[in-house]
Amino acid sequence: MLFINTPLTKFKLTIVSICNPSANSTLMGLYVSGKSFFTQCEAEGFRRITFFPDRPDVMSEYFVTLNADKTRFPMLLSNGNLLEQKDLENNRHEAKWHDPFKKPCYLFALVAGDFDVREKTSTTRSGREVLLQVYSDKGSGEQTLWALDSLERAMFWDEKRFGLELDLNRFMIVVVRDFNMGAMENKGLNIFNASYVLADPETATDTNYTGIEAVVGHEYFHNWTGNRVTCRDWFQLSLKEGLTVFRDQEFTADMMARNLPEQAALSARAVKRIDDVTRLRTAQFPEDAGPMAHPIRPDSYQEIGNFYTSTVYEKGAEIIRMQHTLLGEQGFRTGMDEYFRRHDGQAVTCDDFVNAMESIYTKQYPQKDFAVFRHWYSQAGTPRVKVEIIYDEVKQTCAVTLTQSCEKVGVEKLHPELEKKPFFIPFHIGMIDAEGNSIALDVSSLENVTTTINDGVILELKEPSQTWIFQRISRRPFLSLLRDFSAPVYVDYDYSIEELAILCAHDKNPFARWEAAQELSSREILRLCQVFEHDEPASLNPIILDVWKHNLTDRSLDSGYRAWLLTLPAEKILFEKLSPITPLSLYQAREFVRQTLGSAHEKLWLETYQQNHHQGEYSPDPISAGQRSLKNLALAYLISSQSKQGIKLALQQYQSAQNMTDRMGALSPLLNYAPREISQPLSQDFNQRFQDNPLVMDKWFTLEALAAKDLQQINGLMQTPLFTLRNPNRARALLFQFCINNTLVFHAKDGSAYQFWADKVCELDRLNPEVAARFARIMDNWQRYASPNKEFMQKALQTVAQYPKLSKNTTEIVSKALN
Ligand code: HT7
Ligand code: ZN
Repeated sequence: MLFINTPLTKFKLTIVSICNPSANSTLMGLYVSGKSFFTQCEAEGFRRITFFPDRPDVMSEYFVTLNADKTRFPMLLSNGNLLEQKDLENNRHEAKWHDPFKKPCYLFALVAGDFDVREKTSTTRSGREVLLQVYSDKGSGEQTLWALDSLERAMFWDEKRFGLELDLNRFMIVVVRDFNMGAMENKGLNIFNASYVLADPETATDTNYTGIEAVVGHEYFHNWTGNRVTCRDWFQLSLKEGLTVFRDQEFTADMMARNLPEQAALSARAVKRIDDVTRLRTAQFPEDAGPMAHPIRPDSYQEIGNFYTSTVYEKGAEIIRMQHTLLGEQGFRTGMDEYFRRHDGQAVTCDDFVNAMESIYTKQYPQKDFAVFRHWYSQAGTPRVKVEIIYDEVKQTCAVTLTQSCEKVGVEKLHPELEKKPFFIPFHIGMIDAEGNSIALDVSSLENVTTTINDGVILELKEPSQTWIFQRISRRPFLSLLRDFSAPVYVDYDYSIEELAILCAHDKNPFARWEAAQELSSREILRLCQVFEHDEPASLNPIILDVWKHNLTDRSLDSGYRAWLLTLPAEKILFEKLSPITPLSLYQAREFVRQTLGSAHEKLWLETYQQNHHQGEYSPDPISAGQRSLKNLALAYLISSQSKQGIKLALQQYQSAQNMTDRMGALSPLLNYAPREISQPLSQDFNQRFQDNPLVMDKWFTLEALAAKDLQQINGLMQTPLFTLRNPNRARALLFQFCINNTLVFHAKDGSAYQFWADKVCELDRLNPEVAARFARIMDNWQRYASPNKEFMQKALQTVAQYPKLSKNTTEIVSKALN
C-alpha cells in the first residue's frame, strides 16, 4: 500500500523499484528470455514493475529512458518515437522514447537486447512514410519476411476496409521465445511469441503461415480497437478482443479470397468460416457448458488472467459478426465510424460500442428495436434453436417456426430468481429442391426478415418462438439452416438421413453443405459409439460411403474446401453431443468410420492424392495450401486403414519433402498408424534434422505426444534434455497436446493420466501460474464423463486443490470445477 500525505495540488513523485527479472518465471512484468529483457503488462503486469494505479482507464503520456551496457544490449526499445540515443561512460548507452498517445499502462513495453532486424518503409494512404520493423533473435532474421509483409498487408487492409490509418511513424514487432500467449499489442512495439513470426517453407506449415498473418493482423488492428479506444475496466475485455478477432477473421477471409475468381473466392471464404466455427465449437461451446461459463462481458472474476477465454475472444467475435450481419457491410462500417467519432482517445464499455451500432441500425430500420441484442453481452450459454416446418402442398406455403431456449450455466445456476431472456438471433436460411436447385424465397409480405443474401434470407428471431410463412413454395423444400453460421447456436432439426445426404451433395451455400456432412457423420459416429459401448458388431451406413464418394470425386470443388467436406467432426465437438461422455468408445467409433471410409474408397483416395500432389516451389497461397491439405487428408485416411500403397506414398513424401506441411503430413499418420519400425526411424530423422530449431522441436514433441501409446512414453519425453516446463511453447507442445488430444492414453480407464495431469499442474503452478491455470482447465467438464473416469478426474482435481501455496489463478479454476 502506498500512502501519499501531500496537499492535493500538483506534485512530482519519484519511485525507485528494484526487481529481479532473471528470477521471474511468470513471464509477467519485466523478465529475461534468452539474453534479452522483455515486458508483458497486460493485464496486471505493470504493477510488478513499479507502483502504479494499474487499471485500463488510467491513461498517461510516457517518456521512457533506457540505460544499459552497449555490448550486451545494443538495442533499447520502447513505445512510440525515438527521441534520442547516445553513448555514455563505461560502455553504457541510453535511449529516450516518447509515446505521443495517452495510454493505459497495460500497453507499456520495453525491450533490451541484440537482434536481427528486417525493415521496410511504407506509405500510408494519406501519404505519410512509416517504418515497419521486425526484430528477432540473432540468426533468425531470414525467417521474418512473411511476418513483415503480413504487417504491411494488414496496414493497407485496415485503411481500405475501415478507413483506419497507422498513427505512428514507426511500428515495431519484436520476437520473444518465452511468452504466455500469442502476441501483445503494446503501442507501436508489439511483442510476439516466436511461433507467430518466424517462418520459412522448410520449418513452417501452411497453418503456421496463415496463423502468422492472422496474429500479425490481429495485433496491428488493436492499434485502433484496443489502443486508441480502450477498455474502461477488464469486464469490458471483449470490447477490444471480440471486435479485433472479428476484424482479423475478416482480414484473413479477404486475403484468402484475394485475386480468385468468384467461385473459388466463395469457397476460400467458406474454408475460413469453417475453420473459425470449428475452433468455436471445439473450445468455446464446451466452455459455455462448464463451470467456467461466463457471458462475453463477465460479471465477476477472481483473476483476470483466467478470463482471456474463448468466450471473450471467439464468442465475442461472433457477437460482433451478428451485428455486422444485421447492419450489413456498409451499415457496420458507418457504425464503426460512429464508434470512433464518439470515443477516440477514451476508455469505454461494451455498451458504448452497441450504442454506436444501434444508432445506425435504428436509422436504417426506424420501426425496429435493437435492445434485445444486448442480452448476448449479459447471458452465458449456447442457445438452442428448434426448427419446425409445416409444408402445405395445396396452399403452396411453408411455415417455418423457430423456438429458442438456453439452459442456465455456470454461476447462473446459483440464481433461481434469474429468468433467462431471449436472444436476438439472426438466422440465415435457404431452401433447395431434391436436385439442389435453389427455391426463391419471397419476403415481400414477411416481417422480421433482414436481408437476402444470394438465395437465402435472415430471419430475425427475438422472441421465444416465431413463425414465418413463405408463399409460393411449389415443392416440399429441403432446409439449408444457419447458413454461414449466422449465430453461435445449436440447431435442432429432425433431418432424415436422406435429406442430409442431399444437402451434403447439393447445398449451394458451401458452409451449409459442409455442415450437413458434419451432421451426417456425427450422427453415425454417435450411433456407433453406442454399438461399441455394448460390444456389438459394427458396420457403417452405406449412405455415408456414398456421400464421401460423391464429394471425393466432385472436382468442381476446390481442394481446400473438399478437404473440409471430407473431414470427420473433431472428437471434442462430438463429446459435446454425448451424455455422459464415454471417450474411449467415441474414439473407437470415430476411428472405425475413418478406417472404413479409408479402405472402402482406397482407390479414390489414391487418385485424389495423385491429383493434388505437386512438387515445386512452395507457396502458402490458399489454392496450393488447399491441395496439400486434401492430399495429406487422403494419406491419413489411407494409412489409418493400413493401406500399403498409402504407407509407401507417405514414406516417399517424407523423404522428398521440400516443405514442412508435406513432411508433417506424411510423418503424422505414419507415427499414429504405421508399425513402429517404419515410423520410428523417421521420427528420429526429424528430431536430428531440426534439433537446433526450437519451433520445429515443439512440433516434434507434439507429434510424439499424440502418437504415444502409454504414459511411460510421455514421461520419457519429459526426461529428454530439450524438454523444459519453463518455456510455455514446450509445455503446450507436449503436455497440453497430450492431455487434450491423446484420448486413448489420457482417458485410460485406470485414471493414471489424470494423476499425471495433477502433478504437472502443481509443478507448472510453481513456475508460471497463468500457464498452469490454462492447463488446469483441461479437467473443467469432468462431471459430464461416465464412471469410472469421472471419479478419477475428481480425485485428480482434489489433489491440485489441496496443493500447498497454489496460485490464485489455478485456485480459481479448480475450485470452480469442484463446486
Ligand atoms: N491482448 C493480448 C493479451 C495478452 C496477455 C494476457 C495475459 C497474459 C499474457 C498476455 N499476452 C498477451 C493478446 C491479444 O489478444 O492480442
Ligand atoms: Zn487481442
